Amino acid sequence: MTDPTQARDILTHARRLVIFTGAGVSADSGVPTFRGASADALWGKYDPYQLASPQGFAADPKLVYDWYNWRRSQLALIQPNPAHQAIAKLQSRGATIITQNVDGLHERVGPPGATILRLHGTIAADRCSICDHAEEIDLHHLPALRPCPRCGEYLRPAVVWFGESLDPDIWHAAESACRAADAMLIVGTSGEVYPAAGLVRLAASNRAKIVLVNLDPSPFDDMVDAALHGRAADIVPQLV
Ligand code: BV8
Ligand code: ZN
Repeated sequence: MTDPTQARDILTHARRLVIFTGAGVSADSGVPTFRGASADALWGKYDPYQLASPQGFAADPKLVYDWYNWRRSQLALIQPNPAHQAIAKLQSRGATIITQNVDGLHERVGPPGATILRLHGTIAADRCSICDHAEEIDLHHLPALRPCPRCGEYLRPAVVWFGESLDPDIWHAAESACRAADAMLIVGTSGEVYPAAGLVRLAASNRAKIVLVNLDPSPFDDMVDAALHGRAADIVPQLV
């Protein structure tokens, strides 16, 4: 692994740090990554990009809803890992978290009330696609697919599906944080999903110093100041 000293220096001297995370930060907690999901015996035969889409839900709402309940049932048994803990420490020093994850693990260890910009929503709530009715979901008492009590449309997980636009307020807040950032820490993302992945280039073009922690080589390797390849739970705590 590259010497973490330079990475630690960048994070220590940062005044406006943004932390950008993907499924890889939760992998050491046992949350399957999007790619990893295809390895699962039960759901591996389904294309996660198909299941995570309005078309997929329209075609078979029960199949898609059950897939989310399967992920929720996994999350009920899972705990944040040392990477989440270390990131929460940086957050308590003023860092902004921008996450693609819908698993709620950052929220579980973050300083109470601290803002986390959830680009792709949360799996711990349902909402109606027609009226803005929404309901929190208790991961230990999962409801079944059901109609919206207000308009009768099926309720669906409060996540952003492929082909759906992100919440404009959250997106604009993420863009402004990356424009203003003097440093960015990227943890566990393949950088393949847009517009989220574009935030790295935005921070780089504003001369933010960038530290990357990822198990595999990533498309960001050649635009960062320090690239550390390995497990987030091993590496991120060493940087804080
Ligand atoms: C939209 C919620 C427009 C649901 C998710 C430009 C170019 C190309 C395509 C597009 C484009 N613009 C838009 C698109 C289409 C599409 C897209 O990006 N497609 C890709 C696949 C080609 N984007 C969209 O559809 C977006 N919407 O553009 O709307 C629009 C505008 C107006 C009007 C209408 C529409 C919406 C995208 C959001 C989709 N929802 N999640 C759910 O979770 O069920 S995306 C979902 O997948 C995750 O949130 C995450 O974003 C993504 C998975 O990526 P990663 O998190 O990076 O995970 P991955 O498995 O890929 O990689 C894990 C990495 O971690 C690996 O690199 C691995 O090495 C590393 N790792 C593994 N273990 C560890 C580790 N690292 C450290 N430690 C470890 N232990
Ligand atoms: Zn409704």
